[in-house]
Amino acid sequence: MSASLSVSGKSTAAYDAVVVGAGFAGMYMLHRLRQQGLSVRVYEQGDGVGGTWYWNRYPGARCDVESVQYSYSFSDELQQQWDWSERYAPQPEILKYANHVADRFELRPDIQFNTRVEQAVFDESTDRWSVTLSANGEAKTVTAAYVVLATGCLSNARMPDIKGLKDFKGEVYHTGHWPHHPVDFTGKRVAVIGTGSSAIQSVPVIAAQASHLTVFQRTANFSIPARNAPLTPEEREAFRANYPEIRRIAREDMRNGIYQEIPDRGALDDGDNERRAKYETRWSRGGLTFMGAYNNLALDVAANDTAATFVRDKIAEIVSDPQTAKLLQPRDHPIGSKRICVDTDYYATFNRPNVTLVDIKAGGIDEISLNAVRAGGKDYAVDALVLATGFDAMTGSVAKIDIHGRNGRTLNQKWAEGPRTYLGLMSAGFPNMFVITGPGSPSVLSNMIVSIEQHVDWIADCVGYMRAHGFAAMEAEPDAEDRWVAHVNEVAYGTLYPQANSWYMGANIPGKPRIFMPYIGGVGAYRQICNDVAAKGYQGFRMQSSATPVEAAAS
Ligand code: N01
Repeated sequence: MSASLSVSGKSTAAYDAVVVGAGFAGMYMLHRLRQQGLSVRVYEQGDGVGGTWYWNRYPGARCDVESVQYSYSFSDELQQQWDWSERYAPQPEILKYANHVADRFELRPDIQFNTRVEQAVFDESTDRWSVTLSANGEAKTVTAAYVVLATGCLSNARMPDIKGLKDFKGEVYHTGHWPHHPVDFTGKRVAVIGTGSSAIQSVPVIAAQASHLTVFQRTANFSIPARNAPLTPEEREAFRANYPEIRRIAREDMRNGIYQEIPDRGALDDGDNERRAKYETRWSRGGLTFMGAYNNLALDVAANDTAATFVRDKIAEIVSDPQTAKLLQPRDHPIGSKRICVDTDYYATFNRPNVTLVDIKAGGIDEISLNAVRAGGKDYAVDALVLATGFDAMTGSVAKIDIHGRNGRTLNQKWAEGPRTYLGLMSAGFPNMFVITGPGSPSVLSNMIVSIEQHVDWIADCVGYMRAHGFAAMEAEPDAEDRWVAHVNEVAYGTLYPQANSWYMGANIPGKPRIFMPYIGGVGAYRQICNDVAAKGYQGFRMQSSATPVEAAAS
């Protein structure tokens, strides 16, 4: 569908839109834009679709939002016909679903795999982007009117900077970049470094295989049991029969895009026994909705502390060794202010004789030698290292692309003090470039598929509007962006979230500016804001009919 242009004497493919990434966001973006008659090319670094679910293949990886909700809603046939096997589908099943979607909607012909987008440069004389790709060691440039960054929030795996890591002679794995072949830890001494969601899911599975597992913990995390189980035909049917209403409620009425009961009271409105009974009910049911027991757990320290104490007590009940239990009890952040984890037997795993927890809070890891991890002056001999050390979240994958907007200014220059966007969708000075679930939008604080579908629909409608009205370029106005950044901050600082050193704040990356990146106002309120902006002719965005440069966006 692409035309061919001649740039600098070379033949250059020209598309209406280039989409970066073939995860859940990129796939749906391709589908929507293609439906509108645009020529679209998706570039994907991996050799398959699925994004996060393509890369994160570590043992025990599964979704922490129930699969009947962590799934596309744009096609009723799809949601009626796909069978989820379990409450929380394992990674291979989610990847199978992504592949099914790619086949069902015939997306593959417009996706180029094994291709990295290296650079994108906006040409003010044509209002088009020049996009440089690398594939098989060769560089190539294409052009597009629109670029959509569907690069994912948690796709840039972060290798820790630990002395000696490069010299380690055993196997080294990162949970976010797991090999495609099966990894067998049978009979091996394994170290897991990190105790976030990825570690909490993989530790019980690795412990069942390894001869010995040593877990190095810098910060303890709160985790709620998943209570994963096969889905019964009746449970599936209940969702299928009510999908339209369930999806509507998740999109419009919920803060996090997950259909659940809305709490009508605060934690301190109930007496001790009643409160404990409510937490017990949520704990027995399992999953992220534990935090929905009361409506003020994210807002009020005293209320939050009742939930944190409940979970700390549970850890003490589950873990036999009091000293280990104490180390596993988080005490340095309010519950929920870091992404709460969802596990299967995580705490109980520390009762196994072949599992050791090593507290590295005070001094970190001293160094890694040829065959051991040294911490607190003691060597722990290991055959394999599992780095569950997280991601350069939300901005890391975007920052890896050399993006030049108006006047040659790069996005990395503009975001040096932290990401700045209007609605999380566009950044002033970078016309016709959209970000899906970018900083400044609910993204990682929500059911990602709900947020992805909302962004894709908004962007597709916006592109349709531009084409219908003959607009060649659109960009965020600097003052609208400033107001949005201030609003995102104001809402975040009205909650307990900024109290934690979390990746939401960029705190896991040395030198990264501390800014609360996602928008915490809730997916329902956010959707309304985006819809209102569109209804007012894309208020706060500047539309331009021709390729005449406008004055530089100065924010
Ligand atoms: O990463 P993390 P993750 N030495 O950043 C430690 C999503 N997710 O991959 O907290 C020693 O949370 C670090 O310690 P500290 C989910 O949104 C979803 O686990 O910085 N330790 C921390 O313990 C999640 O929040 C699912 O003190 C080091 C850990 O590594 C997000 O992805 C599953 C270290 C990193 O934890 C990220 O989770 C998995 C060092 N040098 C993930 N550097 C589901 O849907 C880092 N750490 C289920």
